[in-house]
Amino acid sequence: MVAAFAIIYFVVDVALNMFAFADGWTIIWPLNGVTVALLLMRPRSSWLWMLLGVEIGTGVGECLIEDFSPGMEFFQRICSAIEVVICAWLLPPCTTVDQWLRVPKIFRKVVVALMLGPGISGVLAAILFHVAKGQPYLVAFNNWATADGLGIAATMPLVLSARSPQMQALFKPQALPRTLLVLGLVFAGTAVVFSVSRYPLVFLLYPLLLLADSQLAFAGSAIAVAGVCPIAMYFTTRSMGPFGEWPADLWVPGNMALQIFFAFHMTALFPASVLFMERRTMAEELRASNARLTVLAAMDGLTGIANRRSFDERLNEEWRRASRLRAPLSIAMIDLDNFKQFNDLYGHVAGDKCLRAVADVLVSQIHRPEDVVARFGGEEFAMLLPNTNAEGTALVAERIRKAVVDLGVSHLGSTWEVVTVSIGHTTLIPVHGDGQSEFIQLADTALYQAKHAGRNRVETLTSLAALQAAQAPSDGGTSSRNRLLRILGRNER
Ligand code: GH3
Ligand code: MG
Ligand code: MG
Repeated sequence: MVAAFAIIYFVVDVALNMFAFADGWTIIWPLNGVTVALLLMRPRSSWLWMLLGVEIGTGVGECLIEDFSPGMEFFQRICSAIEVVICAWLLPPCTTVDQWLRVPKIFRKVVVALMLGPGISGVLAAILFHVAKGQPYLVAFNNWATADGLGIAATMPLVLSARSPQMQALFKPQALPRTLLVLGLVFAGTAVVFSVSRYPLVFLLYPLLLLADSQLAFAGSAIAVAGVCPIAMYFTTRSMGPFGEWPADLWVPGNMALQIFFAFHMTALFPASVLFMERRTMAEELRASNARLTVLAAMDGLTGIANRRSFDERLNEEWRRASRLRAPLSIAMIDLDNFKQFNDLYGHVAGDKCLRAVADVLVSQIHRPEDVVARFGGEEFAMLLPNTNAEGTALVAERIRKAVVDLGVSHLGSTWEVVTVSIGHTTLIPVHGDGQSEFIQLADTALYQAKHAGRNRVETLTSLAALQAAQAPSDGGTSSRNRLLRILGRNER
């Protein structure tokens, strides 16, 4: 591991020093941000070896530049290592960047880490450069600490999110055009802002970065920031743009003004990024919990099958569909026999268990996707069979009756010594509009017949004559009976 890190950091350091902007490094030094991110993503036990590799690689890389002295370099490496360790120590470990950003007070932690890490190591470096090279403390401190702090702020988010799902999402084929468009806009805008010297256009940069932040999330914003910095440095070190031709008599030099400018941008961007992410996750969670609620609202809590509410909705839909197509619609009411006694004998817990078992039988006995079975209330179930005639419904009902007997739930209070059901069903071709509650009532009347005839049986009511002969449940009264007659009569015409 030491060798791997040493080689990589050597190559990167040499490449940075060779190809990039000669004195831009006093504005932003990017490598330590990479190191901090890598430390955060690895267990602390591997830090020592990693750092050894990093500092050896960088140290050997630096020996290729002019006025290199081994002693100075050794102490500089120590300062650098202290800096990244302080930062990584103060920040939470990172498994995924989403989870990392959600760590409580993460913004404050990042700000503190970015001040203390480069700050403490900057003090050490200032002493070193003062003693060894006679540099003023403040200049030496600023050269070291500010550039490193900004560098960490610019590159650490990029490395942390490099392999995140967020980053992958940005480069999926359907998202790629938008990603490229937004980044292109940000980079082109940055080039304009920092290459135009006549007009102070710096105010344009923040909205551009905010655009990347809102459109491309934290990962996209990390790319934007990491790209904006070198563009700005490129033009500034060539004396272009708002910080390029800086009046020499000002107390704050141009480079430092650019650093302050960046520091404020990055500090403001980070919480915005977290807010955008929170909003996005909240919207997703809301959508998911709404979907869950919709499922729950339609489900019976005890048995897990559809509840009365969703049965009514489906009845409404199927009623209208059947009346449009002039197709038969069947309904069956299924009631457990002597269930009060079952509860008295075996207790309510056993009663509930039995209800669940019967519900499972019902579900297993209906096969068409449009069929509906629901808990209608108490120990009563309802079944809706669209596009099914009376004969078909009788077949399904009988199959269910038998399956419940075969379930063999012991019930010593029953003639059959097992739990049984009685089923009443009816079939009609609906006429648009009214009649749904009468439809249910017809099946209920048939169920009443089944109970009356001795239970554990299936009865149907489909003709006027049958209804007229039937003994309706006591509560109906003549007007209700007349309505039933009207519905059935209409059906027979
Ligand atoms: P019948 O054969 O005439 O239907 O007799 P029954 O005892 O089943 O009569 P009824 O339908 O009036 O009784 C309903 C009983 O079902 C009342 C209650 O003891 C029981 N019951 C209703 N809902 C539940 C429930 O959610 N859980 C349990 N364990 N029992 C229930
Ligand atoms: Mg019952
Ligand atoms: Mg009942």
